[in-house]
Formats: sequence, structure tokens, C-alpha cells
Amino acid sequence: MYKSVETLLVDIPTIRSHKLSVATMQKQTLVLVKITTDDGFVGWGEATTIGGLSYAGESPESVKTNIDTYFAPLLKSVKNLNVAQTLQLIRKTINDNRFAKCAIQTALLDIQAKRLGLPISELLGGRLRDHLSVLWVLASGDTEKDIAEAKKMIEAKRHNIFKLKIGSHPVQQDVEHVIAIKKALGPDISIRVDVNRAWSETQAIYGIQQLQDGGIDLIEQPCGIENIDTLARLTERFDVAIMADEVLTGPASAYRIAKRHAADVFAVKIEQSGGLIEACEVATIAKLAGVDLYGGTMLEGPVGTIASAHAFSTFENLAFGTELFAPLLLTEQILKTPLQYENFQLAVPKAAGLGIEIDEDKIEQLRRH
Ligand code: MUC
Ligand code: MG
Repeated sequence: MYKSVETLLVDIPTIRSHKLSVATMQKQTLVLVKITTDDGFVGWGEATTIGGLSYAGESPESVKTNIDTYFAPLLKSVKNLNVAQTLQLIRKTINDNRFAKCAIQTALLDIQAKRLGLPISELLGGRLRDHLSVLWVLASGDTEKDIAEAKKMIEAKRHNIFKLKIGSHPVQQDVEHVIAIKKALGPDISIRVDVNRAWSETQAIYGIQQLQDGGIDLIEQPCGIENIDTLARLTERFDVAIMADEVLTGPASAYRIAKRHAADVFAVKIEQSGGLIEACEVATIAKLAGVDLYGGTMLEGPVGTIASAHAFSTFENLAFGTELFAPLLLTEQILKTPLQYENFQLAVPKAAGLGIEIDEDKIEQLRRH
């Protein structure tokens, strides 16, 4: 059934340095998985992460090793199992490795959807929208450069919502940076912040109060992930929406966070969830618990971005939009036809499978050997 499973590491410089509290990126390493079947179908998936091991517990190199050593032989041994049974076998045989599991699941769904002649969204219950709102992340590390970048994006009708990466400077300095950008862009532009776990609870109380007073709309993962009580107390204390990101690692954690009402919003990510199907389960838990949704990214290239778009297109309520902007942060194009970003939105492809065509010659030029 599955003839080959290849994992490719593709290094692509970013258009500028991208500064998070946990890492400063000058390039992104796309982790692409290509699965080929005996009867000639090809499926693609992605397991990209951020800053090696500085963001999460899987690195590009560990994903490649684990797929090549464990997932690939298992998949090649599969006989007469459908996709659901194959995914169940993987879950039973391999612990953790959510990013790798997501890439494999994406490729299997890509193959299945191509077989059926349908977009992947239709295997996930069916899309409710063909376009997704997409914000831009300002993370140059310089207030004036961020303002100029945002103004260009608004004028080009590319993005009119911005997320600011903070947490690498003293709290007051970060707050002043955010408020200066909010003032420069005006009341109609939504500004959110992502602290990426950098603040203690006391720092968070001090920082969030000022951000709330300054008209900021969303506070993402202000504190560490070890203790959801902290997040719950901040959610209870402030009117401004508090969003769970790194702490949200799939359906089981979604259930725990929702039960405790430790966040107003979930940043759903297909990789953090362990796959598109699990991301949809996270969305259902959120719906039942009255938690709003936001479509997150691990800064994947076009494969992971479009896989995410298919999943997010099925969510009933996507109140905070998405951040599926990362292909635009890369200096190289790996698709034959670029993704369609227009009028502040990304189009969800309608062709079968993921609905994108990979430029394999380009990947061959860029991949690590
Ligand atoms: C994160 O923590 O949200 C998403 C956008 C970005 O710039 O970094 C990622 C990770
Ligand atoms: Mg985040």
C-alpha cells in the first residue's frame, strides 16, 4: 500500500529576522513528508517547528529521525487497513511525537482525499467557509520598523490585524512598544500580543492591566505551561481575552483547560493537536465549553498552512480569525502556484487533497542532503 515515506528538511531564509521571546529566527526549516502509494498516489504533510528545540519538544532533526526510523517501517508494513485504522495503529504503536504524527496524518488524508476527488476539508466534516481572515505578526524587534511594516500591509490589503511578539524585554519596555504601535495604527486596527510564556504571574498582572487599558484585544500565553491555575486566575481577573497556546497540546489538554475555564480563547494548531482530526476535536471541546477559537500556526510553510486552513475552514466559530501568514515570511516559493492572499484573507483551495501543487525541483534545490 505505502511504497515510500520520505522526510525532507528544507531550509529557507525569512524575509527579516523574526524575534520571539524564545528564539530569533533568520530562517525556517520546513519538515516535509512525502508518502507514495503502490498505485501512484502522492500525499504531503509537514511537521515544522520553531527555533530548533527552543519552542517545543520536537526538533526538525528529531522529527526526521523518528519518522525514518519508526513511522516509515510501520506504514510500509500496513496491509488492508483504511486511514482511520492506520492512524489508530500509529497511536497504539508510537507515543507522543505530535508534530510527526500530524505530518503523517496530513499526507494520509491528502492521499485519501485525492482518491475521492475531494478537498481535505470535506473529509473533516465539510468546510463552512472558503476564505480565512489572516493576521500578520510584527516581530522585527524595532517599534518604528514594525509600524512601517504594518502600514504597508494595511495599504496592500494584505493584513489589518496584527499580533506582536513580546516577552524578551523588561515588561514596561514591551508594554510601551505595544502601546506605541496601537496608537500609531489607530482604533480600527486590532492589536494582539503573544508573550510566549515569558512572564511570571506578577509580571503578567502588571503588564496585562496596561495592555487592557491601552485597547489591546488579546493576550496569548502570558505565563509558563506548567501551571494552568495561573492562566485561570488571569482569565478570571481581566476582561481582555486570554488565549491558551503552548499549554494546549491536543484534545485531552483542551478538555482540562476548558473544564477549569483557564482561557477565553484557544489557539488551535494542527501540529500541537497531533493532527487535523484532533484539531477539530479541540474545536468541538471549545464550542461545548464556550471558549472562542483562533487558528494558530507553528510557522509552517505552504503544506502545513493549507492543511491547517482545511481544518479551520470547518470550525463553526472562528471568532479571532487565523495567523496562517507564515509562507509570506519565507523568501522562497515551493509551490507551482502560490497561495492566494487577498483582501486580508487566505483562500482555502478547492482542488482535491490539500489542493496545492508542490514544486519538487525547487525542493530538491533547497533541501538538506
Ligand atoms: C506562536 O507562539 O504563536 C505563531 C506566529 C509566530 O510568529 O510564531 C508562532 C508561534
Ligand atoms: Mg503563540
